[in-house]
Amino acid sequence: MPRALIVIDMQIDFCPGGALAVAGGDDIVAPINALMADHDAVVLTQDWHPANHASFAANHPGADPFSLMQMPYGPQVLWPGHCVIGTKGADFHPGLDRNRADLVIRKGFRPGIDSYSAFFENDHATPTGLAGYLRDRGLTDLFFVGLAHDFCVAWSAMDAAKLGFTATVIESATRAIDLDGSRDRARAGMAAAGVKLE
Ligand code: VGL
Ligand code: ZN
Repeated sequence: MPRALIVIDMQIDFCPGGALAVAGGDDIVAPINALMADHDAVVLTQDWHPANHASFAANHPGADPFSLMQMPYGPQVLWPGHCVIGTKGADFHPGLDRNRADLVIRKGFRPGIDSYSAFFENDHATPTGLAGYLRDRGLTDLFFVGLAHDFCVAWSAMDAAKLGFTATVIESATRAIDLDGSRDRARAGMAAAGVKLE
């Protein structure tokens, strides 16, 4: 079965020192680079937000980072500003082997809606185009790594399973934000959706 490695959001802002740092985020750069050789294709995703993005707490006066807000498309965590288009923090971690990537797919660029998943925006309806790309190339067996385990990795892997791909999360090559138990909830959600955890 043709295998694709989907590397989620390995960007400076999600690594220690970044605007929305995930603990140990940079520990997984070398393991991810090593995994690339075992796959027929490598896709990188890049969180890519305009400065006025609706997911940024600073764009909602009085709202605290990491609080929850109801949006027209459902509940949304308000984040510290991160991965702003064209900024250093939106660049990939400098140690990531970007040369092996066949495709870089950007997400979260519409001001009014966030996109955790590599497949759909947070309305669970607006496609990014990734499913069509993978299907056209016959890539059926998808392996997910990167940041963050409990948000963008989990949402991507669950959507992949729902779309009929074989989806596996290689947990040793992920790190979690773990906001109010989000890591355990993500694990349970992935298991229920038929995502393999290895
Ligand atoms: C992510 C929060 C906001 C992620 C992206 O990559 O998991 N989390 N934007
Ligand atoms: Zn984001």
